[in-house]
Parts: sequence; structure tokens; C-alpha cells
Amino acid sequence: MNTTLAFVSTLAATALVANAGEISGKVTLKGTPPPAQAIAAVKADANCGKFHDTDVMSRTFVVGADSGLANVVVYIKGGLEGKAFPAPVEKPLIDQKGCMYEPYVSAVMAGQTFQLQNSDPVMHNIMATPKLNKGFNFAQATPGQVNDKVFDKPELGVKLACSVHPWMVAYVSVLENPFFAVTDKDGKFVIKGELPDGKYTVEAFHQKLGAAGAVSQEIEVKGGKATAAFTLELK
Ligand SMILES: [Cu+2]
Repeated sequence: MNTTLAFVSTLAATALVANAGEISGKVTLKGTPPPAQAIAAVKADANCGKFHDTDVMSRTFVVGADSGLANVVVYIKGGLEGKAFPAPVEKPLIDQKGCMYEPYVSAVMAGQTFQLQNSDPVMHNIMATPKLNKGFNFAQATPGQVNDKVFDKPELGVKLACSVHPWMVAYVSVLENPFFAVTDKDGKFVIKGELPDGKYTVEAFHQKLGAAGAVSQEIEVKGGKATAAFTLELK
């Protein structure tokens, strides 16, 4: 083996480890949201009703263990100014299944391709109504149909809706760097990536509370790690 090459690859591996950063934590909701409600229109629909044996519940606020709030986008808002990042090559998938969007809330980087899929034997028509990005409005009539889409500009909470089924709604946040995550059912998140140690502003955004209800804080990644706890408030 070429010893020079081996030495170089060891150095490269060390550099990668040194840059790997992780911000983890939890988002808690303060206040009691209205309880989730059964969406009666799904069960009543001739085509969509047969996909569901049980009630389909609204997802405006999904609160898990110890008031952990799901579907919150947590992202680095400040501290990376002047740095450019390539958009991730992986393509997140937003599926239409049982006449519901899955996932309900997702996030992509500006310039990152994502996929819209129709898994139903039912026509859906997806309308995106962003304010800063270019919207779209097209039908997916074929089961299994997948279309690639890209939003070019950072924008929180872009709404997707189906013009055939009024209850079908999803939200996609478009971020300016690859350091973001969406909280799980118990409000937990992990942001991972090639993130150098340093001070950052991290924000937690929920589409129903809007930009005014978002909360941000300063954190410091040290030795590749940081934790952050957020409390979003219902007023
Ligand atoms: Cu639909």
C-alpha cells in the first residue's frame, strides 16, 4: 500500500470526525391546545373512506410525552453567515396515502429536490402556495406517480393542499443550510451534520404559531455537541 496515500486518508477521516456536530433537545408546548378531532369528511368520502377502519384525527397540534410538541422545525438561523452549503442529494418524500399527506410536516434545504408521491388509487391535486418561492398546482392521477420538486428560497411553513380533498394539508419548511430537524412525537429532535464547534442561533418554528410564535436561542457547540430545550407557547 502506498504509505503517503494511507497517511492522507487518515488525515481526511480525522478532519471529518472533528467537524461532525450534533445539536439535540426537546420542544415543549406550554398551554393546552384544543383536542385532536376526527376528520369526518375522510370517512364520509366514497373513495377515501374505505382506506380507514378507524377515525382519522386532525394534526394541528400533536402533543406527546411530557408536553413534547411534534412537528416543530428546529434549524440553525444564525452563525453560518457567509458560508455556502451544497443542498443534500437525498430526496425527502412526501406521500399521499389514505388521502392524507405523510409526513404532515417536513423540511428541506433551498435547492434540495424532494418528491411528491401518490400511493392511492385516487386522484389527488397538489397545490403549493408559497409566498417567496414559485408555487405549483398539478394532478397526480396515476397510483404510484412521483414528481420531483424544488423550492429555491428559504421560507418557513410552505403549505401544500389538495384541491380534491379539502382536509389534505401539509407543511414544508425550506431552510438556507442543511442543519435542521423536525421534532418526533415526543418533541425530540437531533440536528446532525458537518457542523464546526461555535456559537449559533437555533430557532424552533411551528406552522400554527407562525413566525411570531417561533422561539430562538443562542447555543454553543463544543466538542461536537450541544443541547437545547425550547418552550413554545399557546396564547
Ligand atoms: Cu387528495
